[in-house]
Amino acid sequence: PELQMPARLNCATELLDRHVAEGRGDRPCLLAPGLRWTYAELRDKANRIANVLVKQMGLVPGNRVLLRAPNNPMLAACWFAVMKAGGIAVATMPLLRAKELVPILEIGQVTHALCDAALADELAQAAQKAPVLQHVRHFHAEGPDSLEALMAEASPVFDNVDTAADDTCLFGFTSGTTGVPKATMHFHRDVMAVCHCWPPHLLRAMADDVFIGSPPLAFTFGLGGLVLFPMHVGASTVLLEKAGPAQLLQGIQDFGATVLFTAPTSYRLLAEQGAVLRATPLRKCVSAGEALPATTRALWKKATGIELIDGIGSTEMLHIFISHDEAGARPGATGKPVPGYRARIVDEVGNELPPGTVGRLAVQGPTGCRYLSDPRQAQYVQGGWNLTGDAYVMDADGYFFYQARTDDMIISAGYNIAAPEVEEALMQHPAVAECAVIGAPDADRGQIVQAFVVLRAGQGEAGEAMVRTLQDFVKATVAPYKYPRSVVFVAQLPRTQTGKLQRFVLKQAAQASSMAPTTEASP
Ligand code: 3UK
Repeated sequence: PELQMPARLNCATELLDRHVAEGRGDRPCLLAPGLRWTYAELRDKANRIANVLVKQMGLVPGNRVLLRAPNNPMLAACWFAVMKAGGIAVATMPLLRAKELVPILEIGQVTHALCDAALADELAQAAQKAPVLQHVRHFHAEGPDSLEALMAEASPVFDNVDTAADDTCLFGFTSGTTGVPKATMHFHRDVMAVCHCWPPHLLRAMADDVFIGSPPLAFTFGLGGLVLFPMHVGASTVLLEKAGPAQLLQGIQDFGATVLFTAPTSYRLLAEQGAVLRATPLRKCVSAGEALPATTRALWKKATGIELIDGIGSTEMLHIFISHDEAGARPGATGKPVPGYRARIVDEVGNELPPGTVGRLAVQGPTGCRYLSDPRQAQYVQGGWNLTGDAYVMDADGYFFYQARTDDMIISAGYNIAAPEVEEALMQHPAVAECAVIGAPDADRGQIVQAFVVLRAGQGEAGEAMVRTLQDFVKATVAPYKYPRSVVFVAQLPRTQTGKLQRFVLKQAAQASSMAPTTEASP
């Protein structure tokens, strides 16, 4: 759809104040263990914080505000306060250490911060190295300087700054696996655009829905799924500080959650509680952040009766741009371009490739990549197309099938092998809880397929016999040349804070180790 955006737009007015103005102020909005804020309560708190930002902390529109907390209602209130005051929200992953916060403060030229007292230490250390940060207040804190004390004295009335639709309102820092972090800039209109594209067409949630999930609000997957989308339709949302499978299960039961946002690995683990989940009102389940293995989709359907909604999104595009609804689910497919977006497969020089040919996924739509003063912008956006780092193939019906990150294609003795395809095959074996596949350097073949496997407790033992079993299993499942010539058993896999497998960590380990392959020689 062509999106009609007014020239002046403040996303806080649309997502928060509008509900109060239209008589829905008493509806539940933010939920957490022992806490329930209505839309009116959240609006008043956000107004008070906006007044503190402007009157006590000297914020002017365009200033950048670091937000630092686990997922909780105060973090959401602070986020809306920044929007209201015309600032730029820079939410940070809770687990970041001082040395990772310093470049964010410097690249983002962040002058202000609102920080959960539980996460104050690393920020204090970072602030010493990044003098740009001048004004910091803590919440979930006590004493006269605490945000709560300042809020108590501040007015609950605030006139939202009359921002332009294309004023920047947030920086999303890329979860970037390596290299210097990049800030992606998004406008007030981008926030509204993602609310208008994917949710009404493919999620179709309603005011009575209760959202819940795991991604941090610093990850735009979480910001959209757990704040923007529920609030756009006047629904309520559960914010959990810890959101592993056990806490998610408890939360779904306690709050009667109906819409779940989490990553594929989390669905794999939660599927073990299928019987419990079937007794809850859970009805819509969204997977993103990593490719959804067909096995995980089938496992979830069998365990809960619910068809997963997969969607690929990125920090650059702000949210999901290829997806499907329950009826459009196809094993192995991410789906079709979300209404409003276009997608195509291109070669190295940007020429469109025909259906059935693997290439790089290019997308365009109402949102797109704008790196903050970073020359990598010129590589990411070419000729109006955003070039993702993903290898995809489109079939004749226009469905898009994920192959691998472009740098996760393994070339072994001349064969192109997509690491996720081998992972998918391994995961079909009952002994495999999780696995990761990489190309390990090899003198003869250039690279060999190497699998790192976490075994399921009580389903078999690590050792030569299991290596053979898994190799034979892969050979019987996919083309035999794709089988892992090396299999390494590990207790866990390295993951980013957004839940992504860190294949590069494994590749570095493979590069460094002179470890002899665990398996037989050439076939
Ligand atoms: C990968 C997927 C296959 C893919 C994100 C939803 O993940 C998000 O943003 P990031 O910037 O990473 C983007 C990259 O992650 N990916 C994400 N989802 C899928 N691959 N199937 C999927 N469903 O490599 C992509 O390029 O951390 C996801 C919404 C907002 C987001 N920021």
